[in-house]
Amino acid sequence: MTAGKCKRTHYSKEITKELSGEQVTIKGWIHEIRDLGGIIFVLLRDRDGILQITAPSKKVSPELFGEIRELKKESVISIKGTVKESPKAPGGVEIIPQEVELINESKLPLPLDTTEKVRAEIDTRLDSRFLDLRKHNISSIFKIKSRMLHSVRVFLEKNNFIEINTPKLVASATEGGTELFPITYFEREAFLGQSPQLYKQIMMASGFDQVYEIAPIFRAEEHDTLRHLNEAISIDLEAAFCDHEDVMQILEQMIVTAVTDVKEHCRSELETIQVDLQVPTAPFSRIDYDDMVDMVNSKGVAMRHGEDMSRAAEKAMGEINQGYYFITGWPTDIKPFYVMPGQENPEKSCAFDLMYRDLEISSGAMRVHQHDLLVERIKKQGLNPESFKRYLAAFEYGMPPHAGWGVGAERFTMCLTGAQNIRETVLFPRDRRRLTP
Ligand code: AMO
Repeated sequence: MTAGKCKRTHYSKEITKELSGEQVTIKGWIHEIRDLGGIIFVLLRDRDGILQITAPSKKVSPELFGEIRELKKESVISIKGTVKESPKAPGGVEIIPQEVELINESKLPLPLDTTEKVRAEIDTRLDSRFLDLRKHNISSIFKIKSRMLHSVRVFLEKNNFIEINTPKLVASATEGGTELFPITYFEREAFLGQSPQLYKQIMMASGFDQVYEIAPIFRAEEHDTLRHLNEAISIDLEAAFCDHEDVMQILEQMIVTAVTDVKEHCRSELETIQVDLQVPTAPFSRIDYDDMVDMVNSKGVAMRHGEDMSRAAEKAMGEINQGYYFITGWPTDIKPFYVMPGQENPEKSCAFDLMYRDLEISSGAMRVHQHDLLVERIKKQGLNPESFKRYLAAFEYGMPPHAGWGVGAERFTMCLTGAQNIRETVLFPRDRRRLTP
C-alpha cells in the first residue's frame, strides 16, 4: 500500500494559468463527475479548492478514458496531467490528464452529500462530520478558528505571557457547585475541571506574573441552547499587579488584534462563508451594570437590580449594542467568591463581562488576594473553606493583587464567522445528547 505512485506537486489553488503547459500531480477527492459521452469532467477537491480535470476522448488514450469513466464520487485519486488555460473552467484553468490513480474508492451512496448547496440537518451533518468537513464553507470556520487561536497566542507571547497547563481532573468546583461532571478517581470522587480559575490564581503566588492557558473546560449544562457546550475551549489569562481595568485593556487589544489578523489572513475563507468582518476599535464601551438594567427595561424586558442577565435581557442588549462592549460593576452577590468587591461600594464588584451583541464571550475580574476576605467570601457563598485548603494556602505567603479573564474560543469564533449555532464552531461537539463521534 502506498500513498499514491507520484508525489503531489501542487495544491489545486496553486494551479494558475501561469503554469500552462506544465505537468503537475494533484491529489484529492472526486467532488463531482460529469460524463457527457465524448468528454468527461472531473472536479477534484483538496484542502483549499476545486480543480477541473477535462478528459476529451480525442485527447486521452481509450484506456485512460475508460478508467476515468469508472471513477466514483468522493473516491481518493491522484492525477498527473498538463495545465491548460480554460476560461470556462472554474478558476480559469483545467488539467488534461495523462495518468489517473485510484488510491481509495469511496462507498456509495454517501450518508451525507458533500455539495455545499445541499442542506442537511445539523445532527445528520455531525454524525458524518468527516464528510461535512469536506465542504469548504464548513472547513472555512475551522481555518478561521485556527488562525484566531494562532493570533491570540502570538499576541499573548509578545505581551510576555507564559503558557501554562493545569489539571483537568480536579477535586472541587470553581464556578459554583452546579454544572460539574463527577467522575470516579480510583476510590474517590473527582470532577472534570470547569475552569482553570484556581490554578491560574495559584500561579500568581508562584512569581510567574503573567500566564495564559488555552484548554478544554467541562460544564454539565443541562440546557440545550445554541450557545452552550458541555466541552468548550477556554482562553484563560491571569496577570499579577493588575486590576480589572488593566486586564480589560489586554482583552480588547487581543480581540482587535485577532479580528485584524483573521481579516487579513483568512480572506478566501471569509469570502467562502460570505462574511464581511468588521474590525472593532478599542477602547470598547463600558456599560455599568445599573445602566444595563435600565437599558434592558427600556426594551420592555423586565429585569430587577441584583439579577443575572436572562436570555431576553441579553437579546435586548444585543438590539441596542451592535459590536463588542463591556458590562462592568456587577453585583458582588451574583459573581463567584474569588471576585473582588468594589473598594467604595463592596456591593458592586470588580467583575466584568465582554459581550458581542447579545452573546457573552468573556468574564473576568480583579480577584480577592487577601486570605481572610477570601475565606469570608467562600463561606458567604455557602461553600466550605476546607475544600479549598490548598488554594487558600497560596494566599498566606505573599500573594500579589491580580486579575484575569476567560474567553470562550467557540463563542469568539461565532463572532468571527457569524455562526448562529455554537456547534458549528466545534469539530466534534459535546452537548446534552451527543457523545459521538
Ligand atoms: P465563565 O464561566 O463566565 O467564567 O466562562 C468564561 C467564558 O467561557 C465561555 N463558556 C462557554 N462556552 C460554551 N459553552 C459553555 N457551556 C461555556 N461556559 C463558559 C464563555 C464565557 O464567557 N473563571 C471564569 C473566568 C475568569 O474570571 O477568569 C469563568 O470560567 O465565553
